[in-house]
Amino acid sequence: MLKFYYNAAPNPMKVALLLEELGLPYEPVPVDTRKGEQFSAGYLKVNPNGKVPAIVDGDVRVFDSNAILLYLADRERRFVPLDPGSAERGNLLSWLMFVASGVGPFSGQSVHFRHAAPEPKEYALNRYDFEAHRHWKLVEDHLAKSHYMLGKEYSIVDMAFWGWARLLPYVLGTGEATWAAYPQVKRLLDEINARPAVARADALKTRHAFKTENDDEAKRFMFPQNERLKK
Ligand SMILES: N[C@@H](CCC(=O)N[C@@H](CS)C(=O)NCC(=O)O)C(=O)O
Repeated sequence: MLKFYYNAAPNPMKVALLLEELGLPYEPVPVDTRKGEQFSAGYLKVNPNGKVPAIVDGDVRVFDSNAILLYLADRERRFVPLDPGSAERGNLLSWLMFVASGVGPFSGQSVHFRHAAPEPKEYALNRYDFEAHRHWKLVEDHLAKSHYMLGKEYSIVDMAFWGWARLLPYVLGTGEATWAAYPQVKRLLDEINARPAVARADALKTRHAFKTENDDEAKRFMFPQNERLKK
């Protein structure tokens, strides 16, 4: 059975949503990143990047959330335009990579510098906050003209969007006021949240007890770069 290595963070949750949308049988394997399980020798064989998510599907190993979305959607021929030379496929690749290389990393860094980094952080926070807003404004303007990220059809790009959009108030540090500035993002987020697959994906994390304390051990694993500052 397909093994899904995960925790409840945005990148694994995108994949959980697709697995549930597809109704595929899978075995969820928790990777407790606050306990450093992402760096165990066994897991590094699955994902040499030491991050979640990853899947093992028979002889096939895939790591990186957006690669997994594309792999599973192509394999199942669902939630994805398939014709390689088509405008629709071009659109899919563009928006999927835009989420993978822009929305995700800039949102993630915005979270880090806003909520975790030590002072002084004004320069870095300003840069990542600016870039997070710039990416989300692009999504907002796009969704004003397009019901889903790829037009009329719900696709893996919407699932990639959902993973981060649900955290937007935290990402931008603007709480509920966020939604007045991003009404189209909220519209699509609400629509996706109402899908039964979301409830099933969210229920997954209740099956495993992940470490919740953000103590020194967790910080050492999550922010290993800080060890260099101690020398
Ligand atoms: N580009 C990767 C990023 C994966 C990633 O950063 N995962 C986070 C959770 S959302 C993680 O594993 N963090 C633990 C760590 O950095 O040690 C993807 O999209 O899968």
